[in-house]
Amino acid sequence: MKIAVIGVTGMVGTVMLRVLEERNLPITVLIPVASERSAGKKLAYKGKEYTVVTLADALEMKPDIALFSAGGDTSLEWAPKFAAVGTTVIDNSSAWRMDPTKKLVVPEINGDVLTKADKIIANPNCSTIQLVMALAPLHLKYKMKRVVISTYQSVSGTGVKAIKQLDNEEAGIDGEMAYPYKIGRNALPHCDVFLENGYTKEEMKLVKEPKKILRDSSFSVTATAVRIPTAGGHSEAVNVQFENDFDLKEIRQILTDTPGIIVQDDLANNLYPMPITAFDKDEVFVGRIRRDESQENTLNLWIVADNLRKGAATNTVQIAEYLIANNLV
Ligand code: 2RA
Repeated sequence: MKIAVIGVTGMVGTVMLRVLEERNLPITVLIPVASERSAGKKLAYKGKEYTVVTLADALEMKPDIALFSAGGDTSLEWAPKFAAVGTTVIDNSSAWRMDPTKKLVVPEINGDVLTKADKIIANPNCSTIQLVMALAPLHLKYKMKRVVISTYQSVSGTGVKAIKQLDNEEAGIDGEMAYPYKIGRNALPHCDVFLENGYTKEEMKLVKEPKKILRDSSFSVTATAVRIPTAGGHSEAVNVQFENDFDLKEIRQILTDTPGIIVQDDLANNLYPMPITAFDKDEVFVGRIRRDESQENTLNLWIVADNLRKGAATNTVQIAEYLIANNLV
């Protein structure tokens, strides 16, 4: 299996390589791809040294699968070119997610939508992935009516420049700003750009993507996405009203039994999910499970995951695993 990693020197691309190595995909040829500026750089994979190549070089090599994490513009230009030579592209940008002709996939939830004909597949937004991982089994059982989400997102979701800003602030150094304000000891209700309706692009991803993944637009969603000075992962306070009532014990059991979910909810021992304990793990952690006593059939959850792993690199690699395991590439 020839697998290309596009954007291999970026934050998500670097994690993709690690996840590919950890999960031991049947790679016969690895094609590390980056911008012209990074072409020629050396990197190690499974103890072997590889040379970073350009997109044009990689296209000529006709990979079986290309994992893209190089931004929407690069994906819009190059994904169709790779698809045209028979490559199956799995893209981390938002470029294709809401395209009605493209699949938006969390393998544990809707991997079954994938076919051999899918040559450009969209990886959902990180905050969407952890949300639907927890809500999908509950929706199946109790049918969601309305979801209210408040996110607390790590600076790693913005990228290297934001991590550097936080590091500089903590070191008392004036440096380049990734945000309009200081992020240290602060909270910015501003993830991505503002839209005409007063929401941000990040918030509208949370409104739209779950409906496509769950193949159900009957429930309503509203979201507020907030950036906070953490570096471990994204957290979400979720209030979900169901069409039907539920039993809390059954909710816990359903979540406990869901592959990829770890319930951390032992208040007597202060056990609940946190970014520092979710960091560098592939699971989605759920806690603070409690009934919303102000409204019928309504549940509160706290959901935490590493936005670079299950939120991006691991889910992308899991889609590749699903394709390979089901002979779809
Ligand atoms: C963020 N989910 O956290 C977006 C993109 N990674 O900024």
